[in-house]
Amino acid sequence: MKITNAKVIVCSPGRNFVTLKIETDEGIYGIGDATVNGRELAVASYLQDHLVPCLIGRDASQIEDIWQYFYKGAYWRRGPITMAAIAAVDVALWDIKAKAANMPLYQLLGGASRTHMLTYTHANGETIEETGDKVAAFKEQGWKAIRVQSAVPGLPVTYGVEKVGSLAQAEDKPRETLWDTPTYLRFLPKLLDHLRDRFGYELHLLHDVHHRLTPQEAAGLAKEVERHRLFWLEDAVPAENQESFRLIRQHSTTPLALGEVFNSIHDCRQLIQEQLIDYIRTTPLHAGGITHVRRIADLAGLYHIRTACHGAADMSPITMGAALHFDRWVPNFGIQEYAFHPDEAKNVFPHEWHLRDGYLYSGEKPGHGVDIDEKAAEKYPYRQAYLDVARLSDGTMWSW
Ligand code: EZ4
Ligand code: CO
Repeated sequence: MKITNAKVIVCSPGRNFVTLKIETDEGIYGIGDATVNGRELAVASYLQDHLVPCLIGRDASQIEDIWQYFYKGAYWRRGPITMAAIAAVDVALWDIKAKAANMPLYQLLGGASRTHMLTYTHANGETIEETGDKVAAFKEQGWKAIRVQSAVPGLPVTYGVEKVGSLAQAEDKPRETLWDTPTYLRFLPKLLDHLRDRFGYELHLLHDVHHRLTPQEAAGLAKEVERHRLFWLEDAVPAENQESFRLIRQHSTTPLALGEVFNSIHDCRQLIQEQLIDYIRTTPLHAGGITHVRRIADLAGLYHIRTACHGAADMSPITMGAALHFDRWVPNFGIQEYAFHPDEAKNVFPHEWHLRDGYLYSGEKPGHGVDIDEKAAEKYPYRQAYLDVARLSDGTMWSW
């Protein structure tokens, strides 16, 4: 089966998405997601200008060889742009192979290890009470696991507390937010005290620190919140330096998750082999497609570390489809994140996966079960948009 055409589609149905569609001489096509939030056009160019010309004429069934060809053949390996572009090719090719086999994708990975996936979503409130009310509403809808973020009194804008699934801001420059670690560290235990008092301990609560702390601060926080028995504390420290997590581990038994920004197995190898984390958050988008995420999951499984694919709304419904087929198979599955796409995105990307009672289901259609309506996509042209940045009150740039 020869690849006859590959096209890059950039659209903004509520937020920006970069999609690769690969067509073959047998009439079967596949799609993959290449979105890197805030840097979309760089991946679009990487695909359009560099990978697409090398794809035409190749045998679509050679997923592994094409992956290696683009990974090793780049010479400058890894990095978010390269790996997202390779991922889009990889996921589109898995989609094609599964459609050609007339099987849902998870069957090609080795078949189902489970019927449905434990999933968490986000309760983001302006106050502790409002966050609690959102948790109550999700619990009522059947959710078993909820990530809780709340505006920190004294800080004008807090990470995670904005309209769910929306394009946070469509501007020509990133919005600047203010961060203050001591204020946050005093506040967070109060939020968790309130939620445990109100909901007890059966409901899984998660929290995302979003790379804001030093290892010492994170160790103190992880120790203090042991009493809240979190499902996990996420991205406690920026993890360019993987050794940072040793310090947190030495002081606390709070489960730790990270890896949404990682793009290769080398970014998490030490964390996995030293058992410094409990959940690895790499997805089939930012970490090189199903071919590479599968490798990470197998390494993690040796060390009792479970998967937790990043599922923010800034990845298209295609990535959610691919992740759910991966989740369906992966033996060491932990949890899946889901943050609700805007309605416009659901129209542009018709999909078979669905949510019921706090669980996601992959669907049984051949392929990954997600399509793109190109006519609908045309109605939503790309809009320049950036993620926020954060500074301390004296102007120092901080991690966002
Ligand atoms: O901020 O995907 O756990 N989820 C997250 C996300 C990230 C965004 C960045 O583009 O931390 O919401
Ligand atoms: Co996160």
